[in-house]
Amino acid sequence: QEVHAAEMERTFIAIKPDGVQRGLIAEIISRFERKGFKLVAIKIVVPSKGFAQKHYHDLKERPFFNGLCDFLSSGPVVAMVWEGEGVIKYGRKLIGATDPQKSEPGTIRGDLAIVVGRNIIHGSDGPETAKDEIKLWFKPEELVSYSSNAEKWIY
Ligand code: 3AN
Repeated sequence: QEVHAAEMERTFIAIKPDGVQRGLIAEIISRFERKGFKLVAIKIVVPSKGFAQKHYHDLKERPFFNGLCDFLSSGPVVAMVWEGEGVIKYGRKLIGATDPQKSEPGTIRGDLAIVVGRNIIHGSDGPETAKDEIKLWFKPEELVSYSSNAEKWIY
Protein backbone atom coordinates (compact mmCIF):
# COMPACT_ATOMS: atom_id res chain seq x y z
CA GLN A 1 0.00 0.00 0.00
CA GLU A 2 1.38 3.37 -1.01
CA VAL A 3 1.71 5.98 1.69
CA HIS A 4 1.68 9.68 0.97
CA ALA A 5 3.65 11.32 3.74
CA ALA A 6 2.11 14.74 3.13
CA GLU A 7 -1.34 13.42 4.03
CA MET A 8 -0.24 11.56 7.14
CA GLU A 9 -1.54 12.52 10.55
CA ARG A 10 0.91 14.34 12.81
CA THR A 11 1.03 15.06 16.52
CA PHE A 12 3.13 17.18 18.82
CA ILE A 13 4.96 15.33 21.59
CA ALA A 14 7.19 16.97 24.21
CA ILE A 15 9.44 15.37 26.80
CA LYS A 16 9.13 17.77 29.72
CA PRO A 17 12.06 18.89 31.93
CA ASP A 18 11.56 15.99 34.37
CA GLY A 19 11.78 13.42 31.56
CA VAL A 20 14.93 15.05 30.18
CA GLN A 21 16.61 15.33 33.61
CA ARG A 22 15.76 11.73 34.42
CA GLY A 23 17.44 10.46 31.27
CA LEU A 24 14.25 9.17 29.65
CA ILE A 25 14.66 10.73 26.19
CA ALA A 26 15.76 7.56 24.41
CA GLU A 27 13.25 5.40 26.31
CA ILE A 28 10.37 7.63 25.23
CA ILE A 29 11.51 8.06 21.65
CA SER A 30 12.01 4.33 21.27
CA ARG A 31 8.41 3.57 22.29
CA PHE A 32 7.07 5.77 19.48
CA GLU A 33 9.69 4.55 17.04
CA ARG A 34 9.15 0.84 17.68
CA LYS A 35 5.40 1.25 17.24
CA GLY A 36 6.09 2.35 13.68
CA PHE A 37 5.50 6.07 14.00
CA LYS A 38 7.91 8.35 12.16
CA LEU A 39 9.86 11.22 13.70
CA VAL A 40 9.56 14.25 11.40
CA ALA A 41 10.84 17.03 13.69
CA ILE A 42 12.90 17.19 16.86
CA LYS A 43 14.75 19.83 18.89
CA ILE A 44 15.78 20.55 22.45
CA VAL A 45 14.81 23.96 23.85
CA VAL A 46 14.29 25.79 27.13
CA PRO A 47 10.90 27.45 26.63
CA SER A 48 10.37 30.89 28.17
CA LYS A 49 7.57 31.24 30.69
CA GLY A 50 5.58 33.25 28.15
CA PHE A 51 5.98 30.46 25.63
CA ALA A 52 4.84 27.89 28.20
CA GLN A 53 1.75 30.04 28.88
CA LYS A 54 0.97 30.02 25.16
CA HIS A 55 1.42 26.27 25.00
CA TYR A 56 -0.92 25.70 27.96
CA HIS A 57 -3.37 28.55 27.18
CA ASP A 58 -6.34 26.14 27.43
CA LEU A 59 -5.51 25.59 31.10
CA LYS A 60 -5.13 29.24 32.15
CA GLU A 61 -8.14 29.10 34.50
CA ARG A 62 -6.82 26.05 36.35
CA PRO A 63 -5.26 26.50 39.80
CA PHE A 64 -2.08 24.69 38.73
CA PHE A 65 -1.55 26.84 35.59
CA ASN A 66 1.20 29.04 37.02
CA GLY A 67 3.16 26.17 38.55
CA LEU A 68 2.76 24.17 35.37
CA CYS A 69 4.16 27.00 33.22
CA ASP A 70 7.02 27.58 35.68
CA PHE A 71 7.82 23.90 35.46
CA LEU A 72 7.73 23.61 31.67
CA SER A 73 10.06 26.60 31.39
CA SER A 74 12.41 25.36 34.14
CA GLY A 75 14.76 23.42 31.86
CA PRO A 76 15.30 21.68 28.55
CA VAL A 77 12.31 20.18 26.77
CA VAL A 78 12.55 17.80 23.81
CA ALA A 79 9.96 18.95 21.28
CA MET A 80 8.97 16.50 18.56
CA VAL A 81 6.51 15.89 15.78
CA TRP A 82 5.54 12.28 15.15
CA GLU A 83 3.70 11.08 12.10
CA GLY A 84 1.59 8.01 11.31
CA GLU A 85 -1.92 6.64 10.98
CA GLY A 86 -3.85 7.41 14.15
CA VAL A 87 -0.77 8.93 15.84
CA ILE A 88 -2.74 11.58 17.76
CA LYS A 89 -5.03 9.18 19.54
CA TYR A 90 -2.61 6.28 19.78
CA GLY A 91 0.17 8.60 20.96
CA ARG A 92 -2.08 9.49 23.91
CA LYS A 93 -2.51 5.76 24.53
CA LEU A 94 1.26 5.23 24.59
CA ILE A 95 1.53 8.17 27.02
CA GLY A 96 -1.23 6.99 29.39
CA ALA A 97 -3.64 8.88 31.65
CA THR A 98 -2.73 12.39 32.87
CA ASP A 99 -2.39 11.22 36.47
CA PRO A 100 0.37 8.57 36.61
CA GLN A 101 -1.47 6.93 39.53
CA LYS A 102 -4.22 6.14 37.03
CA SER A 103 -2.07 5.36 33.99
CA GLU A 104 -1.94 1.68 33.09
CA PRO A 105 1.32 -0.22 33.40
CA GLY A 106 2.81 -0.46 29.94
CA THR A 107 2.18 3.21 29.24
CA ILE A 108 4.92 5.82 29.48
CA ARG A 109 3.44 7.56 32.51
CA GLY A 110 2.30 4.26 34.05
CA ASP A 111 5.79 2.81 33.82
CA LEU A 112 7.89 5.90 34.46
CA ALA A 113 6.08 8.52 36.57
CA ILE A 114 4.28 8.82 39.90
CA VAL A 115 2.65 12.26 40.28
CA VAL A 116 0.56 14.44 37.95
CA GLY A 117 2.81 17.50 38.29
CA ARG A 118 5.80 15.44 37.06
CA ASN A 119 4.27 13.30 34.34
CA ILE A 120 7.30 13.60 31.99
CA ILE A 121 5.57 13.95 28.63
CA HIS A 122 3.00 15.96 26.73
CA GLY A 123 0.99 14.87 23.71
CA SER A 124 -1.59 16.78 21.68
CA ASP A 125 -5.14 15.77 22.65
CA GLY A 126 -6.80 16.13 19.24
CA PRO A 127 -6.39 17.17 15.59
CA GLU A 128 -6.92 20.89 16.28
CA THR A 129 -4.48 21.09 19.20
CA ALA A 130 -1.98 19.00 17.23
CA LYS A 131 -2.07 21.53 14.40
CA ASP A 132 -1.84 24.51 16.80
CA GLU A 133 0.97 23.03 18.89
CA ILE A 134 3.07 22.00 15.89
CA LYS A 135 2.70 25.54 14.58
CA LEU A 136 3.63 27.05 17.95
CA TRP A 137 6.77 24.93 18.44
CA PHE A 138 8.09 24.51 14.90
CA LYS A 139 8.66 26.51 11.75
CA PRO A 140 7.34 24.74 8.64
CA GLU A 141 10.88 24.15 7.35
CA GLU A 142 11.78 22.29 10.54
CA LEU A 143 9.37 19.50 9.56
CA VAL A 144 10.99 16.87 7.37
CA SER A 145 8.96 14.73 4.99
CA TYR A 146 10.72 11.54 3.99
CA SER A 147 9.87 7.98 3.18
CA SER A 148 11.53 5.14 5.02
CA ASN A 149 11.97 1.58 3.82
CA ALA A 150 10.20 0.33 6.92
CA GLU A 151 6.94 1.90 5.80
CA LYS A 152 6.12 -0.81 3.32
CA TRP A 153 6.34 -3.31 6.17
CA ILE A 154 4.31 -1.19 8.58
CA TYR A 155 1.40 -0.23 6.30
P1 3AN B 1 -2.55 15.80 29.47
O1 3AN B 1 -1.12 16.27 29.60
O2 3AN B 1 -2.70 14.35 29.81
O3 3AN B 1 -3.18 16.19 28.17
P2 3AN B 1 -3.97 18.05 30.69
O4 3AN B 1 -3.90 18.74 29.36
O5 3AN B 1 -5.27 17.97 31.41
O6 3AN B 1 -3.41 16.56 30.59
O7 3AN B 1 -2.94 18.73 31.67
C1 3AN B 1 -1.76 19.26 31.18
C2 3AN B 1 -0.71 19.15 32.22
O8 3AN B 1 -1.11 19.85 33.37
C3 3AN B 1 -0.46 17.73 32.69
N1 3AN B 1 0.47 17.02 31.85
C4 3AN B 1 0.06 17.93 34.08
O9 3AN B 1 1.47 18.14 34.04
C5 3AN B 1 -0.62 19.20 34.52
N2 3AN B 1 -1.73 18.91 35.39
C6 3AN B 1 -2.94 18.42 35.05
N3 3AN B 1 -3.72 18.27 36.12
C7 3AN B 1 -2.97 18.68 37.16
C8 3AN B 1 -3.20 18.78 38.57
N4 3AN B 1 -4.35 18.41 39.10
N5 3AN B 1 -2.19 19.24 39.34
C9 3AN B 1 -1.02 19.61 38.81
N6 3AN B 1 -0.74 19.55 37.50
C10 3AN B 1 -1.69 19.10 36.70
